[in-house]
Amino acid sequence: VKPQVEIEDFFLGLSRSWALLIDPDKIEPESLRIRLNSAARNGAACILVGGSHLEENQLTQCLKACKDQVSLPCFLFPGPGMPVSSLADGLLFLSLVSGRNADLLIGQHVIAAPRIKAMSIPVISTAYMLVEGDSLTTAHYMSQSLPLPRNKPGLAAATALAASYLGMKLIYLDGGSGAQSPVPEATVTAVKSETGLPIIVGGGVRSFAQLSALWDAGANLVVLGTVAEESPEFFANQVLDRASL
Ligand code: 1GP
Repeated sequence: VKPQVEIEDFFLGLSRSWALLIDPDKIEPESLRIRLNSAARNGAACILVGGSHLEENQLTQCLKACKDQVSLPCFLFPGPGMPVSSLADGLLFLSLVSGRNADLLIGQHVIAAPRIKAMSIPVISTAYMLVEGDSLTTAHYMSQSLPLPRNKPGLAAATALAASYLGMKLIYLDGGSGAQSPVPEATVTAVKSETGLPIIVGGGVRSFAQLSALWDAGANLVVLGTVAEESPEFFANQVLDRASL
């Protein structure tokens, strides 16, 4: 059993890092191989596995494929129903604090917690905050909750502060997968200065310039999903090599 503190230390130690998000629904072997190898070559800190799929066996298959190819830690970024797998190195125990949907604040957690414990999966308590984008994303729709207003960084900061007072250890600011544009930098900076907690930012990041701007704003870890699915060569073109940052 891995001690709980390790996963918290991992995220606390991240700075100007990035993660590849793999959706278990999109694991065509050749594309997955290219994305994973590119991530490993270009200094990804970890792999996040998550999406809207509900079947645990598909999740396990995906984690196995990831672990067969790269030695990076693979964390679950659980979707609806919170499916879990014992192959995961840890799990972002997300509570959707930007919304008021009780099921996503605490409901699904009660059902998943005993399974997570039985599988000895390390968890990190994570404040999951959806931020309004230009259009409705799957994450926004599936959560049936209002996102944080895009132009109100103070509201995002207050939400994150409340989450930190509740004991959460990590903030995930998400514009939703496939968003037209990333979470505003002002929101990241406001959340960072109010809480000092490590911040993950994802959704709509499509260029190295956007990624770098989010790092400058205070993001510890930026997540890339769609851009890697659509153009695995993104990594080569954008020169993500940590040595050159
Ligand atoms: C969404 O943060 C992730 O939860 C990644 O989003 O697919 O837009 O990169 P993209």
